[in-house]
Amino acid sequence: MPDTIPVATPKAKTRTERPKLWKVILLNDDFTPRDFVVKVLKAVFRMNEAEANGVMLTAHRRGACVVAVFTKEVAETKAQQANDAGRRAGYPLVFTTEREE
Ligand code: TYC
Repeated sequence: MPDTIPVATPKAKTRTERPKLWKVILLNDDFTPRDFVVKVLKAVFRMNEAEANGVMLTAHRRGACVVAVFTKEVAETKAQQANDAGRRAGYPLVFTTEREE
């Protein structure tokens, strides 16, 4: 016979942290052709034509546009892929990442 009797232990309070998210932001420039920006948005961010066109036009008109929100690593990888595509084609296209508040 065990001389200790199991009793219910109080549950530790678990706090579910919200995962921190990073925005990928597209910056306007005067040189990258509009259709190239749309092509990159479709390829890297899996947007359809209408979505990609809307994001491109917002960046064109306002100077910048949030493309999408991801975990840090995914945001940085996608921004890098998109920037590489611009550089390979000889354009100054820039995508940045920024921590979401
Ligand atoms: N401003 C560019 C042009 O007139 C097009 C463009 C749009 C470039 C959005 C970058 O993020 C951008 N050719």
